[in-house]
Amino acid sequence: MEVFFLAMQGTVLFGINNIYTVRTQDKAEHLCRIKGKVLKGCENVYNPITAGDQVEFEDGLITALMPRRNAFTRWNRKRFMSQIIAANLDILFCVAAPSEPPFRPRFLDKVIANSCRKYSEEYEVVLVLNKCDLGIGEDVAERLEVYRSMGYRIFQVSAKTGEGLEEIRSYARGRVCAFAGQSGVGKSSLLNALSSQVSRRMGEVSKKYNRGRHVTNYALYVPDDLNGGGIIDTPGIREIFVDGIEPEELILHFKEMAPYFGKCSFSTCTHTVEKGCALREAVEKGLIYPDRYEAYLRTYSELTDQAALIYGKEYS
Ligand SMILES: Nc1nc2c(ncn2[C@@H]2O[C@H](COP(=O)(O)OP(=O)(O)OP(=O)(O)O)[C@@H](O)[C@H]2O)c(=O)[nH]1
Ligand SMILES: [Mg+2]
Ligand SMILES: [Zn+2]
Repeated sequence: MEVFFLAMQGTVLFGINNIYTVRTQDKAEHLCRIKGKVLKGCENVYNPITAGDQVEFEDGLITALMPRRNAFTRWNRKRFMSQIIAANLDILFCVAAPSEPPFRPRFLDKVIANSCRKYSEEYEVVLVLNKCDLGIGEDVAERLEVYRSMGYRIFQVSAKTGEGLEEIRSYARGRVCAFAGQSGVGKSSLLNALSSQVSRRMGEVSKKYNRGRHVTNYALYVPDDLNGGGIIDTPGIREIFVDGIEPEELILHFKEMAPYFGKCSFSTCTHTVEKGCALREAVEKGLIYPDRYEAYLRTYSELTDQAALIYGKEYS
């Protein structure tokens, strides 16, 4: 007797040890592996599939990845590949702390730069300062003000005291939201405090697959069946490198610098050293926050290093 399996479509909730938990519309969960060695279209990525992805599967085997509307990714410098952290997002909550671990604006700059203009649909980046119970220093407050003036939404919260959580809850409701940031800033604590449904699921998965360890080492999507959307917890990132951006287009990924694109004397201006550079003039006039320009310069040089390594391309 022949047995036929029908291809089904579902959302990837998480993948651990190459086994993916895929949920279909009827809320049933299926354990699947990837069919063959490499999934089509995922040849040069570190991890082919992640939480939030839509896939097709048949008899426990994932046969296709549906096109992503967007994804939060980073460049994996060791492996020389893109690493897909969470897919198909409405909002990326970039979580930081005022201290423990120290506030690193450069990290936020790169997460923000990474988010823009790459996919058919952008996701919104929202900044979350957790651990506000520890107090906020002047330098942190000043930097947050810079982001606020650029139009980024900022939530100041504490998973410990519960301060500010209701604002996040109501902003996140009905949307697919990933929480990302350095290790130890309190992403998992925040998600535990935000929703009992998320907390329960995180506990179950952690107990089963992570031996109850504290540090998160996989992305986990918990859909919100009541309101739609859902929440994705992600592993802490120690270092982030921008991914999939051409160096000459980097300026477009810094919101407040983008208007200077094409305004310089040289059409090939890299905005790093050139005379007649409109961006550099704006920095000198104090129109651009100096440390943001510094972030541009550092990211530019990281990108040209990457490009040189990948394509043997030389940038001046
Ligand atoms: N004071 C204070 N401590 C917090 C707060 N939120 C989390 N913590 C503590 O910070 C530490 C790290 O919290 P986690 O939630 O595991 O951090 P994470 O960002 O998920 O870390 P990774 O999974 O490694 O990426 C824990 O000891 C928490 O108790 C907060 O709002 N205030
Ligand atoms: Mg965690
Ligand atoms: Zn320029």
